[in-house]
Amino acid sequence: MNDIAGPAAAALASLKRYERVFISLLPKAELHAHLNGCIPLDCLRELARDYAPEAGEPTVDLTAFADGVKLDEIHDFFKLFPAIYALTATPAALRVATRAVLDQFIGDDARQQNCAYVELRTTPRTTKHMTRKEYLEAVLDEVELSPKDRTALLVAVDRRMEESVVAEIVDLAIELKNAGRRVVGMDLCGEPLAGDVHMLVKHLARAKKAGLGVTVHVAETSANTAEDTMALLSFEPTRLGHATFLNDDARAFVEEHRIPIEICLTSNLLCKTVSTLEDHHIKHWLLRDHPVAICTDDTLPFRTSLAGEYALLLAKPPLGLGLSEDEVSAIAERGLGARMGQM
Ligand code: 6MZ
Repeated sequence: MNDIAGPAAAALASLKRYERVFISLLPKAELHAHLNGCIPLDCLRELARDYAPEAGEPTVDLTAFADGVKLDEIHDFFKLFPAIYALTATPAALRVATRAVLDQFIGDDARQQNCAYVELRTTPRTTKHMTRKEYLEAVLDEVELSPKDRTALLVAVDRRMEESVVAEIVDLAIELKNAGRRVVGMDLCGEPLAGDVHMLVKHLARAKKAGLGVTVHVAETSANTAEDTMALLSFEPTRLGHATFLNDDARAFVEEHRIPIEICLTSNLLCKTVSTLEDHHIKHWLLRDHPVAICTDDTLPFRTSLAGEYALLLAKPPLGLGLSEDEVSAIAERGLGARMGQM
């Protein structure tokens, strides 16, 4: 497991012993975790030892992760991934990484987190060692080693992809689901300002029609336009990721359709899309009793854990939101209710 640091660690450390026990006993769901953003550092180091770059392949430096990443803005975040991708470019390495990520949430060492269910998401890549289908099969082979009610996979499309690739990934997700593999939904992620949302929505709506749940990263930055947001909401996604900068119309739509929102507190603070917990949009939704799911996003760069994110709810301001135990329990229950596997 990664050591946690930063806001979540400070919140956890501020709790009284019985509050820490309360957090650890609470059954939780992790619904927004990117595979390549959640690989424990010791696993990456192990993969780096076996990595022998050939001519033209990148060398890999993991020191930024060991020291904790410093981001000036969210767009810097996406530059972290090529190093990780170099290490997860074969089916064997990807399986090792997937196992380590799942163990981090639901393995023996993670019992004190009491994560009852993890819906992992990943963007299938082609490398010289595997096709996108082989990528997903490698991940699914690990996901399916866990009991059915504990794990599931969301297949992600990246906003930067061209239409032929988006179409291929949607087709693959539908094919794998129909073949009985543990694919329960899709995600739209990646650089928040890239891509043609209308093209992306056309294909994601097709996935929804085929019986997959669909979650979309929406309004993650202040530069996302209202048009971009409304286009993403138009096909009524099953859940929303972040939804930080929704205007009044978008908020009304989300409230009316009771679309659960995946909330990643540390991620938003470190990517500087939210300046303090006091200003966080979760408060808007809690006031309205709207379903939210507390999630980690990327445990490696953000040095957080699911228990750490829950500590941010319970800790007193300014380290946390100062919610009561009853309120935190209700949030955890809503999170479990928002899984796609059982909707
Ligand atoms: C948008 C994000 C993200 O898919 O290779 N990703 N996309 N916003 C975020 N919030 C900070 N965090 C991660 O996992 C890594 C990929 O997930 C997306 C990025 O596209 C990143 O390359 P996978 O397993």
